[in-house]
Amino acid sequence: MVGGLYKNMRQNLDFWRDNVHINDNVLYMSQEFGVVKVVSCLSTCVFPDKTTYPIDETMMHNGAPHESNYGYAYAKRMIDVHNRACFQQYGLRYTAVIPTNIFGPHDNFNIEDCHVMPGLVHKTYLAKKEGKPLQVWGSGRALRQFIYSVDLARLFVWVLREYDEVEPIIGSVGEEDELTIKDAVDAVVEGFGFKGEVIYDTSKSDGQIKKTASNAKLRKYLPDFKFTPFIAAVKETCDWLAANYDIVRK
Ligand code: GFB
Repeated sequence: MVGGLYKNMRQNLDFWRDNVHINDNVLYMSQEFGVVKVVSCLSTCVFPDKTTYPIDETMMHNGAPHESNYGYAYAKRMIDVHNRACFQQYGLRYTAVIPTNIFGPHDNFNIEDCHVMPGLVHKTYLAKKEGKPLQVWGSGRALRQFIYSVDLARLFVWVLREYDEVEPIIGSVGEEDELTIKDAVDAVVEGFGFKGEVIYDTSKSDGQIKKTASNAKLRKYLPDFKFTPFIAAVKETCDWLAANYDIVRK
């Protein structure tokens, strides 16, 4: 069960319970039926709120996560506990990828529940169509590393085939590619050629102000991996939403 900042803030209990049940169901049944490898998906929100930067894979259990999404974060941490115990007791090499903030075609574009990129893409599409201002939630100052879903899918296939560790691996662009939410807004505005007013609603939370993650481990394995340039990936996402509006999840 996944969602953006605001859905997490409303439903910490559901995020905790549903995900703990999903974790145990999938991982225990995989073990029972002799599945050789499982690659689970975590998130950089599993890391401690109060931490040094950049965050790396060794720091997951070092302190409490950000209060906005503690239900989801603790549930996702338990996948790492499950994987380690499964290896210790049965020698199974189940592992996890820890992506930063994901976006791309086929996302959930439900404005109230979704992550920031699908939210901005959907809201900008509607603002342009209806000739209204674009409402951005929060100050726009929070920092995020964005990963295009197509790039992340390629990393997952590599992890499934080649990565042999039980320890998780962060799937992210480099620290130098961290952006503000305002940068992301500007890219979406450009993607649609939106000319209207952009309003930042500072009565809404910014969430965790940053969670800068290191991709040094990924780079050690895949020094030549090429991420899709952010602007191009945002444009593809905007074009996909516009071309498929009738069938998108919203
Ligand atoms: O993707 P997002 O919802 O989640 O991004 P997080 C939230 C950031 O984007 C905040 C700003 O700084 C918001 O103020 N923002 C601006 C918006 N406009 C919008 C909008 O229309 N919708 C949304 N959703 N945000 C999540 C965790 O944190 O990260 C999840 O809560 C998950 O558990 C995910 O791990 C990757 O990056 O803050």
